[in-house]
Amino acid sequence: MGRVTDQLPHVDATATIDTLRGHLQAAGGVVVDEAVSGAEFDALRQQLKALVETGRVGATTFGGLATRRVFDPFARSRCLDQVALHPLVLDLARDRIGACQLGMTVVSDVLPGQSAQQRHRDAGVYPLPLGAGPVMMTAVWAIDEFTAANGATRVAPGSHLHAGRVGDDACLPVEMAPGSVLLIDGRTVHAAGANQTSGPRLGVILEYVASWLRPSENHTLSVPPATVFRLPVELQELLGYNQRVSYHGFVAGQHPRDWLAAQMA
Ligand SMILES: O=C(O)CCC(=O)C(=O)O
Repeated sequence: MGRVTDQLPHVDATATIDTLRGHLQAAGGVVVDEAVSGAEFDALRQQLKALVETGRVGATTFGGLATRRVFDPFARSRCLDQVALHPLVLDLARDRIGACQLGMTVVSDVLPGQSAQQRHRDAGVYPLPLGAGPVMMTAVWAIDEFTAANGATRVAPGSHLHAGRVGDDACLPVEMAPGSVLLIDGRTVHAAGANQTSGPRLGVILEYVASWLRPSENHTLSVPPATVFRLPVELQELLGYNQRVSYHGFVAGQHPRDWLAAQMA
């Protein structure tokens, strides 16, 4: 299916950080087409389709009364570990916001009949003015194809640069092939679209937030320490076992990684 609304720049997985940074700064978002592909993507999709069966539909219109979500995928599965560590995505997040960790991480299945979500800025959970600069980057992974008809994320390009009201007409659907990832500044206005088709629209949303901020999901409680202990150090850091400076984020006076090692000894 042709892309009907390419309002954001699309690049391929060979793009440089300089290119991605330029797009993110100018437009507030950029799509990396088929950032995960082939057998790796097929396995990921299969595992996510199974995982989302354990999810629940939302209790609020914002969460989506016909949207099935799994909010703690890192507690339940290892299938997103390499996705979270995708070098291009992680390098861009670090480039934009510095030392970072995962905020909200959600597998989201927008089901037939789901109406459009309320427009929002993900970084709006923090009482910071837009001028404070980027403190969050959100990655929205398309697991099914994202189309205007099935609820592709609707994004208002440039909205990260001004605090005023952004109308629905400024938000345009970002159509993507499976395995592609939409990267948006946390200040960019966006929302899941309405699903007017008869099939689900499976996606994964991974927020990367500055490590000095409290992440939306409390991963240090949801993912058991014994599980974290077995993960790559970079993923441990993303799940909250990090210290940007020595007096921030310690446990009993120790780096959380040292504390974890002592617990597991
Ligand atoms: O699923 C999407 O397309 C975006 C959803 C979203 O922005 C959210 O749930 O916060």
